[in-house]
Amino acid sequence: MSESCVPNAVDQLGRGTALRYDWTRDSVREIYDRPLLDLIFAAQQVHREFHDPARIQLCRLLSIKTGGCPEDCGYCPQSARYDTGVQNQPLMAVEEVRRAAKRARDEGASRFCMGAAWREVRDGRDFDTVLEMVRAVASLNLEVCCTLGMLTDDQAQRLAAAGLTAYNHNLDTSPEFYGRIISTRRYEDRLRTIQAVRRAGITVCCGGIIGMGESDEDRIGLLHQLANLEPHPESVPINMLVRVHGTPLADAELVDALVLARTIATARLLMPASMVRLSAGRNSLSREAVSLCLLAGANSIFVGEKLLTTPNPERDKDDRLLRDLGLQALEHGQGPS
Ligand code: SAM
Ligand code: DTB
Ligand code: SF4
Repeated sequence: MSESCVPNAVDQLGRGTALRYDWTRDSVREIYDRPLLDLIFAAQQVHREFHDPARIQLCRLLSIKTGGCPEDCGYCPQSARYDTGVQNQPLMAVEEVRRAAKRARDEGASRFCMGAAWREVRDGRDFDTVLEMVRAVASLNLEVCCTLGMLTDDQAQRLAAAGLTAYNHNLDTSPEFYGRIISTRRYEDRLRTIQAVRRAGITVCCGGIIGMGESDEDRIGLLHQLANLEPHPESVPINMLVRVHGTPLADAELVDALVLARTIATARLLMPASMVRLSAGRNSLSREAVSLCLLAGANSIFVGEKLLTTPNPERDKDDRLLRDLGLQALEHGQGPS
């Protein structure tokens, strides 16, 4: 039996698998490299110890400030450095955001995530408006998540006071590969923001992207970083690169969906209690591939026709898939946030 599923004393909730934060890179590699069906079977067993296998969380994204970002993230259609056809939009009005969040809730989402194409949060009118948006969405009985770039401790505390549930800030890839994708901020800057979020008592949403030309070893490196954050990020988005014309990664080689499933299963075994979100990239996956990712331990998806700026599967199609799989939407307060 492998390290990750050695039975421990069973805790009060009947969970035999203990959370660990001392993974070595070799032990992560040992898990990642297992025969895929063994890996998925082990991941599904751990998944069932910690989560209701009949439910997945539906989340909805909204780009509250779009395009014109000064950063050079090689995957991103919102960087001002690339000609991608994304229309720049200033910060939305609070009421418009509140209406979108209410619609998302009425359509079954229990988490609403607002994204801004900023390098970092700046104090001032725009940040005050975002705080109002957070208050408005929180009052709709939704989990509220924001992704606004780098944050200071003080800004994180103000977001917490406004009722923010989670802050998304991804490590994106391994420390070694990171410099090939982004030059305008460092891996350590990202870790600093994640620490500020933690210190403010906001839950952490932190994951990465696969399909940027990275190797298995880079995916292992990313998972190793995430799994040694203590506590683990409560939410781990695994994105499949959406290749956007005009970005440096527009022609990146497609990654096989089995690699995505392998990455998800490894994340599930390393971070058993976290929500693992099959995030961007579902538009290029078959329903069988999505099903395999759910079997591998993903328990959340983004729904709605758009992610931030790129398309996502039609809602009807997702509803049909969930029905065919016998899955129901997790309601607010039912799962770990
Ligand atoms: N500007 C903020 C930041 O970078 O932290 C927040 C928004 S940014 C769009 C949020 C995350 O979306 C990125 O960290 C990246 O992981 C993901 N993302 C962006 N473009 C993507 C793409 N084309 N395919 C997959 N994921 C992408
Ligand atoms: C995350 O990890 N994935 C979401 C969310 N966090 C903000 C964003 C995906 C963006 C995909 C590209 C786009 O639509 O612009
Ligand atoms: Fe800007 Fe975020 Fe896109 Fe990077 S990922 S270019 S920081 S919007």
